[in-house]
Amino acid sequence: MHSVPYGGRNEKRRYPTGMLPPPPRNNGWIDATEASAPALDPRLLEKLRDVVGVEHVIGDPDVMASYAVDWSGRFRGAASVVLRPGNGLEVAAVVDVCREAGVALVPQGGNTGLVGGGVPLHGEAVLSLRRLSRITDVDQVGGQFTAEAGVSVADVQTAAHAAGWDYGIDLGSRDSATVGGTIATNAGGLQVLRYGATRAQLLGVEAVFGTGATVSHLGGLTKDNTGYDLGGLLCGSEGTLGVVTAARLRLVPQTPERVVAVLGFASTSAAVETAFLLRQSLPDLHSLELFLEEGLALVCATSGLTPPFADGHRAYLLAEVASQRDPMPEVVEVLESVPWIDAVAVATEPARRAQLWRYRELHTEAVNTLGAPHKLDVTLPATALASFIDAVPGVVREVAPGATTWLFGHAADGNVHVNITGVEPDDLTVDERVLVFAAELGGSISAEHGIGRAKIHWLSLTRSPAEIHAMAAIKAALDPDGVLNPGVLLPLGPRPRGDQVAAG
Ligand code: 2HG
Ligand code: ZN
Repeated sequence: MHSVPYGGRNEKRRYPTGMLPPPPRNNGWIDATEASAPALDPRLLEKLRDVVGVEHVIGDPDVMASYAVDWSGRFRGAASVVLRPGNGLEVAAVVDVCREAGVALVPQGGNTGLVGGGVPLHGEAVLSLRRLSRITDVDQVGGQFTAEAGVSVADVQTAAHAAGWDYGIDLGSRDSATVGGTIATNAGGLQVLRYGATRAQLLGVEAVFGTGATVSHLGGLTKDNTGYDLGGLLCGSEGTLGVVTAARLRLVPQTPERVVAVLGFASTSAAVETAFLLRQSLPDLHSLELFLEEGLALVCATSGLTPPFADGHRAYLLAEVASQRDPMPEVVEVLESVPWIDAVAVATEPARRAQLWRYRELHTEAVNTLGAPHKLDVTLPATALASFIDAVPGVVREVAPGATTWLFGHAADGNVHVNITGVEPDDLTVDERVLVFAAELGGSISAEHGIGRAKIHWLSLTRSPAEIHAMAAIKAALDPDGVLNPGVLLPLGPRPRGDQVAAG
């Protein structure tokens, strides 16, 4: 048994492991390459061509293949068709046609998701939003603009810069991840400690619900307490309630003066303690990331990077401080006050800063060179973070002696990415063990990647029956025919019509 104290936050809604049904060996959603998608009625295809244009109804299996597998290679399916509408009106028409025909749609942006929520694992049609790629109505004074769903996060950042502002979201997959996808998952990333996750950047959205109804709330008022926040509801709904077609995004002030520091520690607890200390004493702290010696060694081995220090250290923090004035004096003063930091590498030049960031950002890619990993993205309360990190490799070994556990993440948010290699893709025993362990410590089974199909079985670990029932009722109201991303986030069941809302 582990002697880690229980966190108090989720005390009321913890479920003993014995209450869970046994973990599925294979939910039928992993590596469904053999499964072919159903052929669609030619008359339906004709209608869809009328809506989006002949060239945007894609049926060529070779072209469709890239839409049917996720980035990590773990979730692989087959699409019945790929539809590429060019604007919100076409999206609404596609949803209407498919709803009437009973054809399920999987909305897809940059396909950078990691939980199988954006790929057609059961022969669904893919609704690609990538052609919705405009940024409009730039308000330089108010610091906001409207971005369509298919704009990449990198392009939002560039447009924000051009307007004299910045965007509060940054993530490793910035070049591919899209506005729509980041809203669907309420993506977090590298600057959550300063600006919050994607939901905090939204001033409104335009979306098509599963009912076919379009809502558009793009006025951009910062304060607008006029009933339910539908944008906030759609954010994190993983494409199960509506298809976001555009969003009004709030921008943040530019902070061009930057210092990046990589710090080495003899223990995880020293690193975690420092993380919370830096958060408290550096108001301009922008990012605070954590990685461990094994992960750094793998990154260096796979990328050819030279390690930051001659000696190895058990744990590392990467801190970025960003301000409109030179933050260096403040950074030096704070770092000098922490006696247990064993090594420091500091950079101010953009190229050298980027080099330091690579030690952290290359983790995902480095782990993937070992085969498709099991990815578990959990958050812990601050008080349980170090204990979780130290204990979780042992917890994994108990059920999978041959497995290797790779840990890295966003220290200030208590968000750890647990990547496990050396386990068969369809053996979910380790997934269950790690998620139960995180829940036991008062954590969440998904910090920023979502539930998708990968974690649906364990939603009840951190959400109560009443919460799941409320979610199913919302799904029934906004997508009564179950046309949008069925089997994602909430279990597949009888069609979720209003009179048959299941408790999950
Ligand atoms: C990150 O923080 C991403 O780098 C990916 O959220 C995490 O690969 C992962 O598990
Ligand atoms: Zn992350």
